[in-house]
Amino acid sequence: MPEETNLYPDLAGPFRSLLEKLQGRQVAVLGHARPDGDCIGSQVALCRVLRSQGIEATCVNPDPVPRRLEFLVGDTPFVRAADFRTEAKVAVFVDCADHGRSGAGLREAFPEPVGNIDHHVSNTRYAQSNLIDSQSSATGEILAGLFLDTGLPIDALSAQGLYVGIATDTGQFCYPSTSRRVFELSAQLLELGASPAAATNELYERESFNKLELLGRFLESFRLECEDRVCIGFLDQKAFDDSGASDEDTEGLVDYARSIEGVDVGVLIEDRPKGIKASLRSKKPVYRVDQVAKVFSGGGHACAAGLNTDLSFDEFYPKFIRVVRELLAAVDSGVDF
Ligand SMILES: [Mn+2]
Repeated sequence: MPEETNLYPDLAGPFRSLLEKLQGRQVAVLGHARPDGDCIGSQVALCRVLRSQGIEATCVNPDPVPRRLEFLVGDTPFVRAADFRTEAKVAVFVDCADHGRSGAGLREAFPEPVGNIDHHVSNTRYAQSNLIDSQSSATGEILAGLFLDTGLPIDALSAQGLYVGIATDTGQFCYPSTSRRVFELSAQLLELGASPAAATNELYERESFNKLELLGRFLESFRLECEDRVCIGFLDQKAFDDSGASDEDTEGLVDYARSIEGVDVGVLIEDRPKGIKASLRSKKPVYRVDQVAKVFSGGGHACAAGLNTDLSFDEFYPKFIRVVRELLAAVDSGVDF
């Protein structure tokens, strides 16, 4: 028997109750649109653990699994939302801050999710059972902790998924959310079969040439705002067309905008026919970029947030700069934003 742990004393009980509710049901394990490593890794691990308990679980996504996360899937059942019959099924959402972020009609298909397991501070608690811990670095961290606390079996692929969720959402163990528990859990996941070297190779050493072309365009577009404390890069449809890059190739680009000395907030703004999308990253949690995103109906974490808007660029940009300026001024004067 594995040693008993008590990593999530407040959530282990509700998690046990959730498992009981799922017994004998067909379960859809849902993530969010444009899934990242924590989303896919958490879906894989939860789905496999549920199946190990005789629960018929399937991962359902509005978007395809990104190319560089395919290695996490293995024989885990993944289907696209459009191909999935939702009748008689119950839903558990992972890493999905609000019900609408699941995209492609999944909110309508599952108006009353049974479970919602997440670490976003902006989570809207839209399910019957909401297992939320915003102190955790990743949904993968919460799930790993809960599986260990409740003695559930974590196979090698699940361990790799949980590890990738933690590694990616902590920025390779760099962000302030990187706690002692993160390292302890990661060590346990290695013991169970996770491989950091294999994960790094899949995640970071298989970039497409097109992506680096897009990065070039992004770097060239940099503009400093708010007394050089904010760096903003822009990508329009032409940048995507010229480089041949895909939507998922924007991942990680915004980190370059944040990396400059003296810059507190880095931003990527995509101005495309389907609307404006902005990704925001701050160096310190006191710069609550999730609150900036919220002004435009977006959300996320204190240091990493995003938004989508139908505003035109000329309407959006001055308003956006004004809100970011207010955030900086609030932090400077020591008041909450
Ligand atoms: Mn996450």
